[in-house]
Order: sequence, then C-alpha cells, then structure tokens
Amino acid sequence: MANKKTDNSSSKKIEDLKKFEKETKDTVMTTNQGLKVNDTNNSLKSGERGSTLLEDFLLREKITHFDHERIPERIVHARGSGAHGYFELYESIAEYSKAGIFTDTSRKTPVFARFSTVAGSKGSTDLARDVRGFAVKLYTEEGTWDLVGNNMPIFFIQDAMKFPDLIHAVKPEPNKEIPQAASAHDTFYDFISRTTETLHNQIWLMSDRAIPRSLRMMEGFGIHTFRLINDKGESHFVKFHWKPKLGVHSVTWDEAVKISGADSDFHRRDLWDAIDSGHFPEWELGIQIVAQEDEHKFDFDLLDPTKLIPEDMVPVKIIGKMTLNKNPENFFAETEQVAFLPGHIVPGIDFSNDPLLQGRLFSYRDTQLSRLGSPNFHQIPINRPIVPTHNNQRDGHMQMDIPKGQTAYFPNSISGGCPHLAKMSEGAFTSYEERIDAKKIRTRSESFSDHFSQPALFYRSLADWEQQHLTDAYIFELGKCTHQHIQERMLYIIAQIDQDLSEKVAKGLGLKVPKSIDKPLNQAIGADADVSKFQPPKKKIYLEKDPALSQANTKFETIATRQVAVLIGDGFSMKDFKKMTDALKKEGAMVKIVAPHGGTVKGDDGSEQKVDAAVATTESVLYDALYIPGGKESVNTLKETAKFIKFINEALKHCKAIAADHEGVELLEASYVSKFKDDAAICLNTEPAKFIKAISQHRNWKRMKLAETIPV
Ligand code: HDE
Repeated sequence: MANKKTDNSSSKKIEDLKKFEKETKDTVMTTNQGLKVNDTNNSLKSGERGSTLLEDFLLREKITHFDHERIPERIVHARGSGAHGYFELYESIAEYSKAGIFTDTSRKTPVFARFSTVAGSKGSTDLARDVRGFAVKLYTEEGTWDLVGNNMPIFFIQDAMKFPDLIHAVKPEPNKEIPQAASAHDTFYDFISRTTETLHNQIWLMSDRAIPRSLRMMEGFGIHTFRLINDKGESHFVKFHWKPKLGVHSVTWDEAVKISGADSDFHRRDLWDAIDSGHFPEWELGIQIVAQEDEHKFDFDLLDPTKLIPEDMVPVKIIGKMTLNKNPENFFAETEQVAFLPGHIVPGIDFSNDPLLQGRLFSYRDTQLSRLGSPNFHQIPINRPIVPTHNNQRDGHMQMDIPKGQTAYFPNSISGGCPHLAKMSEGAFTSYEERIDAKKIRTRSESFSDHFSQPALFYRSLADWEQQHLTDAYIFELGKCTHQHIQERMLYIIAQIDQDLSEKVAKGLGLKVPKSIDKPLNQAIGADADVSKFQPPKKKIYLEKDPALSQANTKFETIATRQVAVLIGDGFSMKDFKKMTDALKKEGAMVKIVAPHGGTVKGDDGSEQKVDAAVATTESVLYDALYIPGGKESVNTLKETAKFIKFINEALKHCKAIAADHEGVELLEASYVSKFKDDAAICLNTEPAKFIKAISQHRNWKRMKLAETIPV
C-alpha cells in the first residue's frame, strides 16, 4: 500500500469534476436564483404569531427542494462506499487486446470505484454476511469502461431470467419486511434448496469472504468470461481479477455481529480514513487467458458464471495496478449518483455469450432510468466520460448540454454529415464477429449442470479454521430457518458437496442428514423440460485443491493501517509506551489510545497523551491488536473498570495479537490469558518486532479451539 501524504490525485476526471464543484467558504447565502437571503430561520407571517403567508417564496423554495431530496436507492447494492484513483499498466498485453488501457504503459487512467453490500438497504450495517460489490469505472481515452464485479469469483445463478427470483428470496420477506441485510431466513433457503446452481456462490457466502476485515482487504472479480480482442481482430477469453496488496483478510462472525452494533459504518469509515491519512489502497489487476481453441477443454463451461477457472489450471497474470487516492467531495453527487453499466466497454474488450452477462447488459441501463430519473444520467458529472461525446440523441429530462445546429439525424448534408461515422482506423468499436449457427430455443445448456464439483473444490481447499467458520455459518443460517423441510433439504444438498460437512451442520441443528429427497434436486427448469436431463450429476474431482481459494495462502506482509489499541490510564510507563508505539508507527500501524476517560492521560514522566477513545465509547472488535504498557498506577486504574478486562478477553477470543510490558502483564492476568501457553501472538515483555510479526499474521488461528471456551 502506497503511503503518500501529498495530494497527487489530480487527473483528467478530477479536473472535469472540479468544474462542477461549489465552495461555500466566503460566500453569501442566496436563493437558487441568486437573490441574497437575510433570514433562513423564520417564515413570512401575518403578525408575529401567524398565520404563515402563501406568498413566502423563500419558504416554498427551501421546503420544496427538501421534500424531493431522496431518490430511489439501488434495488440491489444499495449500501456502498466509493473513492477516486487511477489505474497503471505494468506491461502491454497487445498480443491479446488492442485497448489503449492495456497497451499504453505511460497512461494513468482515472478510476472511480464503489464497493457495496448486496441485500441490505442504504442504511444497513457494513458487516452483514453478504457478497460485496466491486465496481470500477475506468475513464479511458477511448471511452468509459465499467468493470462491475463482486468480491467472489462466481455468481448464484446461470441465467439473468432468475435474478428477480434470487433477489426476492434474499431480500426481507414481503409480508413483514424482515430480516434486514441478512440471508439467514426461510425464503432464501427455500429458493437455494430448490436451485442447486446457487450452491457454489452459497458456500462462498458461508465462508469468511462474506465478512471482510476491510474493503481494502478483499479481492474483486469480473466473474463472467469476457473476450479480449487484439488489433488483428483475434479473440481470447479472459477472466479479470483484482488482488489487494494488503492480502485477503476477514473478521470472525462473533466480531461481525458486535461490530454491527459498535460501528455499523466500519468499512466505510475504514476506507475513508485510510485514504484520508495517505495510506492509499491498492489492487493489482490480473487476467486469466484462455485461447479461443481451448474453449471446450475444461470440465466446466466457460460461459457458466457459477464456475471459476482454478488458478492452479490457468495462472493469473498480473498486468497493472489500481490505486485509490482521493475521497469523494460529496457522497450523493459521486457515490450515490455513479451509474455502472457492464455494457460500457471499449475497443479491445468484448462480451462472451454468458447468459447472465447478456441479461445484465439490459438491466443496468434500465435501472438507472428509475433510479436517476432520466436518460441523461450520463451527463451527471461523475458519469461523464473524459472524452468528448457527439451524437443525435436529444432532449429528455434535465438535459444539461446545448447541442448546436439545425440537424439531429444521420445521414444529413446540412451539417456536413456530422457527427460523421468513425472509421476503424479512427478507433471505432465493432463487435467480435462470432460465428453462430443455432436454433432459437428457451433452455439451459446441459454443460451447465454440474453443481457440486466446484463447491466441493472450494471446501477442500480451505484451511481447518476456515472450514470451521464455514460450518458454524451454515449452522447459524439454517438455524434461523423455521421450516424443518427446508433445513433437511439443505442438509441433503450439502451432503452432495461434502458428507462430513453436512453431518456437522446436522448436529448443530439437532437433525439427521436425510438419505433421500422427494422432489428433483434442481427445480429451476421449465415445466415441459425433460427434468432428468437437468439434474446435477455427482461431484467430480478434477483438482484436489486450489491454494488460491484459501485465505491461509494470502499475503501477510505488513501491519500498515492496522488499528492497535493501547490501554492506558494516568501514570503509564512512558518508556514502554514510546518504545512500542514508535515501532508500530514506523511500520504504518494506527495507534489508538483507549483510556478510562476522554481528554488526556498523564505518563509517569508528567507528559500528556491525547485519548482517542474513552473505553465506554469503544469496543475491542474495532481493533486488530492491543498493547498494555507498564506503570503501576495506570494498571491499577484499568483493573477497576471491568470493560478493560472484557476488551482483552474479546481480543483473546478473536485470536488477535496482544502485547504487555512490566505491570501491564498484571492486567492481562485478570483475563483468560493464562489458558494460552506458548501462544505466538501473546507477547509478554518481548521486543516490538515479535508483536509486529504477530499483527502481520492477521490472527493466530492456532488459538481458535481454546479461544471458543472464553465466555464473552
Ligand atoms: Fe448486478 N445489478 N445484476 N451483479 N450489480 C445492479 O444496477 C443485475 C450481477 C453488481 O456500485 C443494479 O446500478 C442483474 C453479477 C454490482 O452501483 C441492477 C444480474 C455481478 C452492482 C443489477 C446481476 C453484479 C450491481 C442495481 C443478473 C458481479 C452495484 C443498481 C443478470 C459480476 C454497482 C444498479 C454500483 C448493481 C442487475 C448480477 C455486480 C439492478 C439483472 C453477476 C457491483 O441493474
């Protein structure tokens, strides 16, 4: 992660946005017509005690605007956080793509990225168990390219036609509007258990990927197979990956639940603070390339969006990097109004026939019309490309441009034939000429029928602790279902992925794994289809494990931006404090002082330290690690407040790194620490280096089994 405090965020897009920015500093209040206003507190009345006059145009303007401030939230991905940045290419991939963004290494392409949860409303919690949206708008010299992906490499369904069913099943139930931002309910599992194509994304949803530690610590995937087209018109299949420089890390479910109460803006705040403090998040862009002639060489169909290409089979080639270096100036104008469309592509990139992707190409433009209210949504500052646009589209609500001239049609002679058509030599777009010889048919390809092999590959590839988290998640989610027939059907289906996993989940639910099932497994097919043709076959094993699927194999290189709570009261040892916090800060960690009260605390040398949070206003789950320096008086004061002991016990339970020096160790002894012998992440009177190493490992999962016995 880059750490540049200087503002180098300017780009063609930022300059463009500046034209629309409005300062309030040193200005006089006016109406929207520029009339200077000297009272915005009182309406115009007949007499001091009213009544209010209809004449009051100032009241009417203010209230009318307020009355219409809200626009519909996104039907999915309503809650999101965005930031500006840029993309740089490491090396040209001209052999695959003619896109300028993939051939010109001298470019710094401006981007705007938006990360989101899927199911919850705009005001829901960040730490919901959910897929995260990972949408990137790349303002290229050849037009805007939107790569609208998720933080998981596959999707729940294979055909766009099923999207409304999926979303209606996961959203709050229509009679009572419960639960908010949660998949753990009857309607979701009713649908899942009858639509086995969902199982792969479903098992990812049960994994730690669904509760990221930070938006900066998650991968992004384009999911669908796309095409890259080179200047000879040749096509290669491609999958896009964003790999975070900080590695892929998650919190535990117990933390997620508690963070939702302690700070429901946890991810949004984390992204904002990191950029604000100059710790710019970075992701590398990777591609998996499959030659045209290899389209059918896999055990799965490249067009099936519920399948990933294991990195062990086709390695990810890293080609560039995205850096986010500027927070938005205004949430509504930028993050809320940004409109991503998978149909926004540039020459050198093209679609595949993935039936999910094809449906998305319709949906995103359509939804902007009800969300942003006009076909001119592309004129909103955040949505404007950085290159000029010219065509004969005219008028519409909120038209911002003033197109000149007598003609708005093509061909014309009056305006010299302009705007004239672009030649291929001028960089015109043309669709890849794919040969198609087929009958028109409403069906699902049988090559999409394998629904168990990849969920099983994912489960096998996980580390023990990840498998445990996933099992617990299934028990939690299915435990929230009130219909036993739904739970049992899910158990039968999970057993097709892994018998042992299903047995464990069944135990948690107090049920048995059924030996058979009444209805066909996959009911998501047409009424007149030959049902037997569309039932998922038994799982195949074409790869034992894919290491890239486990977070145990991610990067553990840095403690930059990790939040370290330092627990101190008056009289803390300044020597211990300085030695440890200097070392932590040098590595880029964020040191936060948590004390019995707000204001300042005094060290044993008489100097004062500003408190970041009084213990009553914060929670252990908001930090990655904690440190307690020595100082008799300080430690005695901390011991008097039970919340400090809870703070430590929760950090222990969540397998976090903990360090203490001198008398600080006594405070630890009041916690459950004595249960943990030889724990690599409990650093008592050690050099800072050991603590730093432990924080960089994210968590000490070796502690997990024992930590579960801590009753907090
Ligand atoms: Fe979306 N999706 N989606 N989706 N999606 C929307 O568009 C849709 C799908 C994704 O930060 C909507 O502007 C259909 C896959 C992201 O603004 C809507 C289908 C993937 C975002 C829509 C899918 C995504 C959306 C709602 C099945 C990962 C948020 C608001 C064919 C590759 C973008 C909007 C942002 C948003 C439709 C499936 C990712 C309704 C019909 C697969 C990241 O148009």
